[in-house]
Amino acid sequence: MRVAFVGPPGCGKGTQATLLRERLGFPSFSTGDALREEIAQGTEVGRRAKPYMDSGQLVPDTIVNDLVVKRLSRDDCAVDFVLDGYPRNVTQGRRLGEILKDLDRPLEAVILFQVDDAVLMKRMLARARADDTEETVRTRLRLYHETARELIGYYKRNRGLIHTVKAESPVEHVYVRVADLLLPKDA
Ligand code: B4P
Repeated sequence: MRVAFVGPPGCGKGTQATLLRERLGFPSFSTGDALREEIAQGTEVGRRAKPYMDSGQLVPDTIVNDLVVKRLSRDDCAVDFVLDGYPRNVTQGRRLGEILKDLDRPLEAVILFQVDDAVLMKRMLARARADDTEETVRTRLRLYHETARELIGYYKRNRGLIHTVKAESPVEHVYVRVADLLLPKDA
């Protein structure tokens, strides 16, 4: 199944995408990981993305969209994929629709992970990634709440593909719910 994971920073999108890849073989693509990789390799894309990530802002859409086109065009994404952390706003959502239309690989589900802000804050500060300072985490949560409502509305209105998963319970409980939504019912 071709699916996008949407949800606040630290909600566990990456954790669940990794489990789906390891256990069910779904190719997954994390825009956050791809950007961190570009920074680590010192590319032009990484150089442009770094100040945004360091301050908790979204990286400009054009940069992220280009990474997604490259990844989704690969043959292993023809049947199944998990997009982890993309789209993050309606502009990206619309662009994703165009990319997948051109590839004739329409999106089949959007999973929205819901977690309370206080829990997210705790998780991210415990994760201690370079962009997980208290200040950037606050900025990312604020930006998420500003942009997510519109994105969620977009998928509810235009696509009817969205499923909500409460993601405060332990990782394995969340996984059971996600896998249940994504696997064919006769599997
Ligand atoms: P991301 O790399 O996407 O990171 P994230 O949203 O913070 O984390 P995620 O939801 O994947 O949480 P995780 O599984 O790690 O983004 C980083 C930055 O990249 C953004 O701020 C932005 O600048 C840029 N970016 C990325 N995509 C972009 C886009 N499309 N457009 C523009 N900019 C973009 O889980 C978090 C922690 O919780 C982990 O420690 C995990 O072990 C723990 N955890 C997970 N599930 C749990 C559970 N059920 N119970 C307890 N703990 C759990």
